[in-house]
Amino acid sequence: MPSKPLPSKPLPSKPLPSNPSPAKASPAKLGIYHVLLPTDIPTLPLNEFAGSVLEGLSERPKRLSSRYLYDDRGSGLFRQIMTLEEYYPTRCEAEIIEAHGPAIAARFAGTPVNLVDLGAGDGAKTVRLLHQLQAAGADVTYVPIDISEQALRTACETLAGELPGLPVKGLVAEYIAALHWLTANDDGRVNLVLFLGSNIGNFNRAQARTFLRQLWSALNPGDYVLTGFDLKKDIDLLLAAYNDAKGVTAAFNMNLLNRINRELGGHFDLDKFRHYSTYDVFTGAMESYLVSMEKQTVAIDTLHSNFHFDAWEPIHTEYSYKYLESDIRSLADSTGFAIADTLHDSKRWFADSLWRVVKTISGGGVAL
Ligand code: AVI
Repeated sequence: MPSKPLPSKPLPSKPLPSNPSPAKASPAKLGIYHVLLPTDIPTLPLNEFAGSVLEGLSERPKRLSSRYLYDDRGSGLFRQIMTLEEYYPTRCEAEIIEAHGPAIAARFAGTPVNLVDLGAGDGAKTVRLLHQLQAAGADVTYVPIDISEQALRTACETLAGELPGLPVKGLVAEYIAALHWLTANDDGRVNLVLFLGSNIGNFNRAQARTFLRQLWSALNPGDYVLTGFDLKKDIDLLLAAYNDAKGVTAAFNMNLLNRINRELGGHFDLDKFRHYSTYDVFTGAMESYLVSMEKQTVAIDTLHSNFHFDAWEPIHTEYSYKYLESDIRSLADSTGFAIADTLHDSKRWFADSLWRVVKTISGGGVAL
């Protein structure tokens, strides 16, 4: 006789309090185990930044995630990088939008379109495209998405100043979640998603494919994505772009250690580290590091940890992948998009590639 299946989890005898006050909270008693609610736990676990630093500095080789480069000071330094003589991507992409934006906009003439902005760091290109779309007679709504409410408010206010009367529908959320929400609350508008500024380059090849496939799955057939790709080029130009003469890129990279000192009670002495960026021709990645110039031990108070560095030991901080035209084609193919157009600056150092979402009845499965 088959035995009676065990309940997967004992049922609580009375409903759990939805929001017990922390002082009175005690774990819900469920027989042989407790379900701890966040309010049951007296000390909060490490926040995301602290957890990531602890994990990264505990690895061999050590690494810190590039997503933490962008606190207020880091974002300011990145804005400075975008104006540097050596940092060509911003100028090249501005030239592309200036020259080819009207042709992109013409595709949307008379069409209700959401210009969905996944944050290029430089609003100037978005403003140009919005003007071009309006000039082409598109009925355009601006949809910026950002996880930071403060950053989103700034983007909305800047745009409202530049284009008074433009409908704006900002979304505070993770990119992919916000896109799913947008298409689920579909008002019949075509979405044109901007992922400019070579941000795709900060993903490794697998992460880039996963991200674009997630974009594809969140969007409707016939929606578009415009992505900025920095192209493979003369290695000296690449090296100069990430090792500028004024040292702004070095300060941007070093700011990660500053941030750890400020936010996590770190004791990094910045004079004992140096910025180093190099290019791996084989993977196509500019790689950035912070290198310990001497043997040292650094305490980080919030982590209750000491980290040992040998002389000349590196911490990896950032990848900036560069693309071949054939890489762009195979990325589109493998993520379910059809390339509508790929636009270049006059030196062909950078490309903005416009992709259309294709979904077949069979589901458009791709081999990732
Ligand atoms: C934001 N991202 C595309 C820049 C890049 O080129 O990888 C960040 C940057 N790092 C150093 N310089 C610029």
